[in-house]
Amino acid sequence: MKNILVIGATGQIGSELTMELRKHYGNSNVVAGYIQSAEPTGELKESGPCEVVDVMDADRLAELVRMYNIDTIYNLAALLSVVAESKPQLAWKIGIDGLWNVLEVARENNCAVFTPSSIGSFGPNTPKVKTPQDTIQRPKTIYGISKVTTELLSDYYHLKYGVDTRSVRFPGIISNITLPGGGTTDYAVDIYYAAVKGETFVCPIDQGTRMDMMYMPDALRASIMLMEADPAKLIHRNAFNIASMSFDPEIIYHAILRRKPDFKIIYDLNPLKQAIAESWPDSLDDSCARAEWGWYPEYDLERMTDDMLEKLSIRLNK
Ligand code: AKB
Repeated sequence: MKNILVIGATGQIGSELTMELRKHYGNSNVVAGYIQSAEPTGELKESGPCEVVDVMDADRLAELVRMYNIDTIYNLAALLSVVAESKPQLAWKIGIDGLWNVLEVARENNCAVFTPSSIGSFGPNTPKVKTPQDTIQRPKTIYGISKVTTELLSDYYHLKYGVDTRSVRFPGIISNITLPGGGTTDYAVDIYYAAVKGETFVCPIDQGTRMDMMYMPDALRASIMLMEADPAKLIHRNAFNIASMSFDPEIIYHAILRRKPDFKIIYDLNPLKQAIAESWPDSLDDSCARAEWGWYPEYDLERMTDDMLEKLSIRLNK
């Protein structure tokens, strides 16, 4: 039986991952760790243990790991790419000083650790199309720099101390439940809200700028599948390319337009977001994840669009 601590359990991925983990492993075996200013509410709060924990507080982390006999840590504490550019030192502190704390407590208490990386770990001189698993990683953003460091430090703890660290490089994550905040790929969520509300969508990313994206249910499946994978089959660890769809604003717009013929898009580019997006790959090659732990996506753009529009219409009462 696993005992899991999710750090950042009220964030974009954390809130949904915590609920999914509770379904898999039992409510009482998954502790939702949150920072004081982001208290859980509703089902997340009611369905299982919740504890205040800041990734910067090593003592509290160790206390919780011992109190709940934790054997697996999902470390989701991070600032997203755009917000990190306005607070680079904080982004590093949370991403890397925080990661040291997590890795140390994992080493001392024999925990497995999942700390996600991102398509943001690649940079402008990375091969752009079908980006290979092992390739050039020279990102220009503090987000990317901290993600590459996360990958290296996690591998280091595995090689030097035998800590069971594993990770994926998440594409932009699209969900009908949790809103992202401060990312470059946020437009791909916002566009569905505009469509369902009957508004014209003002797109901050230019036509022709492709990025990899993934529907939240696939992102959750990937996180759990990787941590369940047979370690003997893992050649790579930190971090696996995973992929399910790649599109630019026009492609997603037309997918929505086929279902909502009055929907309109206009472009008003955000220079920072655009520059970051242009420095990221168009699409990732996820063949290592497929070969080493059986990864496959269940949602493509069409299936995701049907589901997003249906679920959001119900939730927004439109
Ligand atoms: C962001 O846009 O910052 C994130 C990511 C792709 O890592 N969604």
